[in-house]
Amino acid sequence: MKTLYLTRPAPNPRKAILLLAAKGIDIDDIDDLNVVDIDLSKKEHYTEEFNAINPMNTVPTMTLSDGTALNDSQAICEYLDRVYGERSVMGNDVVQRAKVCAMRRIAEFEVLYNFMLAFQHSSPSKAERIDQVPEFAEKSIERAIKALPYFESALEGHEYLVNDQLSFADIVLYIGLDFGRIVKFKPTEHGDNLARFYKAMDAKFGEEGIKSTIKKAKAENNSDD
Ligand SMILES: N[C@@H](CCC(=O)N[C@@H](CS)C(=O)NCC(=O)O)C(=O)O
Repeated sequence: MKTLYLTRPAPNPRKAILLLAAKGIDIDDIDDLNVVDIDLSKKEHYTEEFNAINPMNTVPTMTLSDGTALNDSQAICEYLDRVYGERSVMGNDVVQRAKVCAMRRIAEFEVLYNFMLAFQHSSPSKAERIDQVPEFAEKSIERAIKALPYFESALEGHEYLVNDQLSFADIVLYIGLDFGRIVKFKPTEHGDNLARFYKAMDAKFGEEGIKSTIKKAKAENNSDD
């Protein structure tokens, strides 16, 4: 049995949930995968048991049946993408894969990561873990916003970032924009294309739409058989 430890609303674990949803898979419905919810506010990621699996004390974390521990969201998503479902959301050929990788990294390091830094340096809930520099929060939000014109132009005339096909790059950009709301960023006020993208992704992967997205993707996969 494999085990995936996650905190559902947190951005890095959310990558795994949405990646599987895009492939028509409900994370709670995988026969050989046990999902364990970790409550960060109760410091469940600092228990002795969790620390032994991931000394970095972060989620998501995954253990495989041979005891291998994966303690990074990208590694876990690569694993899940290859092991479950048909179409890869990381890209189906070498060029598409490289393009998805480039877009995903920019979305992650320029958008999501900067909003995470802004949150970590401003939220009282992170004061114990982070040596907070409050001024850094505003600078991090500014840096995330500075990257947005790049995505605004990539989305001109396109529904998705790469090859007009939903990919992991879209998922990470959406999670980044959505997480920004926690530091009062408004995802629909930074360009028409980004606003359209955010609304469409939110309808698919927000709390209300995700179940029907899974159903639809599952039906599409079955009709390809
Ligand atoms: N590089 C790691 C970072 C994971 C990470 O920072 N996760 C956050 C939740 S999104 C976490 O576990 N935070 C623990 C804490 O804030 O105490 C990954 O992508 O998996």
